[in-house]
Amino acid sequence: MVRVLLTGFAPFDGAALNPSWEAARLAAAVPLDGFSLTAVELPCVFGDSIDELRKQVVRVDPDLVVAVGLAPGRAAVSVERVAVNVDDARIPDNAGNQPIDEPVVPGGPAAYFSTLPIKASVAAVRAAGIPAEVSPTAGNYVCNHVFYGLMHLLASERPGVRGGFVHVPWAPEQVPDGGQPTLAVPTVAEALRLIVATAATVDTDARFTAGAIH
Ligand code: PCA
Repeated sequence: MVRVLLTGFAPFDGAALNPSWEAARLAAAVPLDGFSLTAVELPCVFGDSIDELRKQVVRVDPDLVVAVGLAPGRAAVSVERVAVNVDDARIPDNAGNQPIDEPVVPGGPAAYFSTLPIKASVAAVRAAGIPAEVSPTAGNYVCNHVFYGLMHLLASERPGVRGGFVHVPWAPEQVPDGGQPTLAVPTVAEALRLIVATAATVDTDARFTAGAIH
């Protein structure tokens, strides 16, 4: 049995829902052969989010952790490549914190790579007809904060546990005017299950071009 911890985020910036949590919850709600899936919601708060993540890692003792967040405006399931050691918040978090150019972990390495097979994950999601991409950055807000905190925790205390971060688009009900790209929550949940299954079975990542030119 592969133990998997999936995390999503609470709504933020005045939104009524966060599709990352809806999708993580849905992904874990249906049994997956050979896996035990646990989904938890993290607060959209610097510091508290990592504290809660650590608690859940201790509780679940996972073999694999996939953290998920909303990336407003993105059109595809975005498998993140790298977490950076910087908090630089464009808007306050749900507790009113707005760190500017502060390290996530003082004295920590500049960055951590995801230990998910990011390209094999993208290929598996695309093979199911769901748009997916490798993303070069999770930004500098609470998602990157949790991604960095997760990778730091795994690297320093749980070597051998795979982890990474996936950003997802708005849910369709959040964009009634159709002005931004969306992806249905059940589709995102299916993508998360494919990423979990891929991360549990693929050791050597796929090799195809998926880099970004900004
Ligand atoms: N998205 C934000 C934080 C929580 C979430 O779902 C981000 O991308 O940082």
